[in-house]
Amino acid sequence: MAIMRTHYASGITPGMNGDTVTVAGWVHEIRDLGGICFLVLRDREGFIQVTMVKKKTDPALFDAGRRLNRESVVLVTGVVKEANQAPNGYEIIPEILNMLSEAKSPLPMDVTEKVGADIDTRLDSRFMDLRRRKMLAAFVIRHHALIAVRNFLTNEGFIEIHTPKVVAAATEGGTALFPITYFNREAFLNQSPQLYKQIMMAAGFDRVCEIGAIFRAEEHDTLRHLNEATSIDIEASFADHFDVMGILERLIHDVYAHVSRQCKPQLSALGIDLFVPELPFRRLTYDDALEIAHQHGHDIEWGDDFGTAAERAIGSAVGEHYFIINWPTEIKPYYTQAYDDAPRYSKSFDLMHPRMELASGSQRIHSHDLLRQRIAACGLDPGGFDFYLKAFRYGMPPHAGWGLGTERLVMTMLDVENIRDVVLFPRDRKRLSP
Ligand code: AMO
Repeated sequence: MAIMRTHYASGITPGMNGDTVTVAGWVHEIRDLGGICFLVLRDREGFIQVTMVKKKTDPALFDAGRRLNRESVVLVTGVVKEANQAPNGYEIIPEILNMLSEAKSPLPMDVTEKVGADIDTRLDSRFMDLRRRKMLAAFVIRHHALIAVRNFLTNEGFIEIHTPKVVAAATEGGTALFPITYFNREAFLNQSPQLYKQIMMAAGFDRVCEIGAIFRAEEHDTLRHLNEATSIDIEASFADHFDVMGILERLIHDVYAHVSRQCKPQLSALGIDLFVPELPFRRLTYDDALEIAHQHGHDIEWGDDFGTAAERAIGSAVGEHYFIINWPTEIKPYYTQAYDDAPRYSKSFDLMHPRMELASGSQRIHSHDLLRQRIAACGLDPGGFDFYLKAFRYGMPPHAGWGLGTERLVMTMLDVENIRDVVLFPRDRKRLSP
């Protein structure tokens, strides 16, 4: 039995009137009007109307067609017929109908967007949830956004690398690690490629990037945290924090521009009119941002992080992407460089969308002795960092970099409320399967 299609829904045009084609997909809808039965077939690229007129169709085929369960997988060979009232202006008059896989009934959820389902029901049957056009559209956009990231960074001279995800040390103080057993030793899932991307500066690669999984054993149960996320990281030598902020804002601009050009059908399926943010992004100092938070009644002390509510208040005051720069040194990780003339402040930044933080980065300490001292001052054991510190002893250039959350980038671009909707199989505090 043939199982190969000749055309996707989008590959057929009314001009192919009279041609024989084979199409394949899921039974989206069956409308049985007695003398005529319409089967709406759904494939990745669209919908196809298969029209069976009782008087003109082989009785066995007509009978099999009208009995199909929704979401069953079928292959239909038939003749294209121009039909103004059908989707895309054509219908298929079937000659052969093969049911390749029957869907059980009732379905665990509705795919046609007519009946909504809560997030747990959807995640429990994620394969089916992902059949919804809006979900597909969001993941096609995620794909194109990452292509734009790779192209942009390649053109800027970055080399893509892959660093270990099973690691021996913590990188980001403050967030918890997932311990794992590595033969008879303790190891962890990496929180960030931070240490390795910096080591690559000592290796002389100059500009590296990585798109990979990061694991954070954070307890939060929010709409913008995952326990496994995908981070876009860069590190660049002979560069300071302002240089890498420039790269970051141009990358954001480029990703939006690429998606708005390449993903018109997906954006329209999601009802989004994408606005490409203008450059340069505003740069607020931490002290400026604190002032805005105070004006909006948020009682935050100097040296504290802003928190969700204050972040929102500052975000709506600014109204577009912006940077918060010059954070207090004490709340940034040990590898962050402080200003020589004002050591309370660090050469660091966060990139903000009005809704939330998208990225953070800094110029790094490249002096071995100072870095060792900072690790100890942060209450960590420098002994655990020997493999990292070693790279700073034999010629480490000055360098800077950032990490950008893929899911946060996509969810803010598409105005998605829950971060779980831009990751296929989210890992959160409660969910380990599917
Ligand atoms: P940071 O910890 O700020 O910095 O992480 C960088 C970006 O990664 C995303 N992110 C997350 N997204 C979803 N769920 C999470 N639990 C989560 N944690 C982080 C965010 C965040 O802005 N090593 C530094 C980066 C650097 O300085 O190069 C780091 O990891 O979008």
